[in-house]
Amino acid sequence: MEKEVKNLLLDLSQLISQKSRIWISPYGVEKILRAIKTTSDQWMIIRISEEPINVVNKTLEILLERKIVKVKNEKIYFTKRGREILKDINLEKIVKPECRKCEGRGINFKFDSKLYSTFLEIQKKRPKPLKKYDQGNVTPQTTIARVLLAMSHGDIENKEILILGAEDDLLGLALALTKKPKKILVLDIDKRLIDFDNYWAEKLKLNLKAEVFDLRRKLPKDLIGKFDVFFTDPSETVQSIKGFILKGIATLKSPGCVGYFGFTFKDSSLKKWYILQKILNNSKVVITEILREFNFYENWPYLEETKSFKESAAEKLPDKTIWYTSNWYRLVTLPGFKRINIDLLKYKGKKFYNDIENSTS
Ligand code: SPD
Repeated sequence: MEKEVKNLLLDLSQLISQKSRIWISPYGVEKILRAIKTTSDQWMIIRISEEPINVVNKTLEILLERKIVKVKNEKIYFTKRGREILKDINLEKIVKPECRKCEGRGINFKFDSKLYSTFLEIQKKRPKPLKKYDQGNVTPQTTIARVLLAMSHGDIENKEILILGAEDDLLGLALALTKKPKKILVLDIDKRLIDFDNYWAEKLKLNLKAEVFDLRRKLPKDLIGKFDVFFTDPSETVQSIKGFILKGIATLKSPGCVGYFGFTFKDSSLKKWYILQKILNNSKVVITEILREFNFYENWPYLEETKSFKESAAEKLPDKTIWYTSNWYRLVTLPGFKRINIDLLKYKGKKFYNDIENSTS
């Protein structure tokens, strides 16, 4: 019987990999099945399974075809036949043991702090996310948690900090509100965000400068080797890893400097995680932290236009519950680290914002 279960998971993993063109292991399939047992909400199945959105959608399509699951009132359930087929896999619900108060980040969050209340007020008029830049901001609590985490590492006080894109999270602004960094430079392609940052910087006399910059271009020479810390949260293509993360590393002053960025399981398979790992290894930086589900993203207004929605089984937009999360990396440069600052516009035809695994842009 055990052999039959193994074969079923193996067969499914091969079929899903073939149809989605994204690799998934039998173990990964088991996690999706466990996620279905845990929740009937398709977006939470994605979050809980920690498998790429495209893979989960393809899995649900196959399970629907085989009448192992059904959709009822826009929810996903195992059918009687499905429960019968899967009865020999002892599918346990996935119970996440994280602390609800801190949303699992391990940060003692003070909701009544001046920093949080000021940021909460300012961000109310933030520009809305745009599809053309693959925007989708994190929650205000996430932005402030990023500040507090970096502060706990000594990565803020008196530091020269660069933000590479993703300023829809308003992280540069939040860092400036602490008044602790020596200097903050924000580069982003979106003029609305640059104007927003500069408006508040002037109004509140913050130590922040924001400039429009397309990170596909080479960074100007005068930014190379000039910063202590960088932050970014790129779209998850190899081109974006090079455009944002490698450029961030190129701006760091010396060994021992620090970078932060987010990476998901939703838009990236484990094979892409491996590519990222190799790129980081080649650059001679070390990963000191990968914080699981540190970043919570608000739903973006163009979700309905994306593959993640169009190919979903229940075709239902998410409710207010956060389903899109990412893991937060912290890296440190080692002696001999490489500064790579390439012009990505030269590589015509290579996608910057999306690839076969990305379904939310
Ligand atoms: N495309 C929708 C919004 C996604 C926001 N970016 C997340 C990047 C994670 N590295």
